[in-house]
Amino acid sequence: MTRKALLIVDLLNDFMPGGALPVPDGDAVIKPTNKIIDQCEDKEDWIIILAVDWHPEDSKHFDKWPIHCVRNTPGAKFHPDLNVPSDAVIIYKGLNPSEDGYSAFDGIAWNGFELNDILNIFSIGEVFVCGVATEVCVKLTAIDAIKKYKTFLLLDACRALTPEGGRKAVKEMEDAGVIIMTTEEVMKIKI
Ligand code: VGL
Repeated sequence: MTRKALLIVDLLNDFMPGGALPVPDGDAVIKPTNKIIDQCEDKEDWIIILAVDWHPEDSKHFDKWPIHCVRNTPGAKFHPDLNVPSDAVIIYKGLNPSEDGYSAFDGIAWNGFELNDILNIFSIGEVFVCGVATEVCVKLTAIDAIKKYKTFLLLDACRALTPEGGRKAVKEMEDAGVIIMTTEEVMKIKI
């Protein structure tokens, strides 16, 4: 049996409408994401991983972007309606003041493990990526994932900063070998 990871990127208050770096319609992904979390949770062959932007106040990253997701602030917390399982793995990224931390593969868990370490420990063969923003953290995460794992993008559970950026990013991911699916399809076929 192929072991699988659901990898949810940056469903944090600052990326939601009203936040510091809002992704239009970003909160629309909460419903399908909760649905697939509910299906994967407690399945022996799945783990659930959430990537979190967790910047220091003085990050160089803020030369390029509005100040967002400063660690230990409300903007860096999960959307309040997201059902985060108590046994999910949290990956913190952008920890270093000189680091952008776009890809979840650049982050670490609380114990210092990198995402690749965790995927290896759990013998993961397939990674299912969703979240925001499609053309930034989701794309870079999926493009890293495809280097080592069969990788799927859950398109209905992603939102982009701009429609054009989103379309381009999906094409780039597809060209890199990422398989584009929906949460409904995955729940039918894989869970
Ligand atoms: C993101 C811009 C800056 C993202 C993070 O989560 O996609 N975008 N930092």
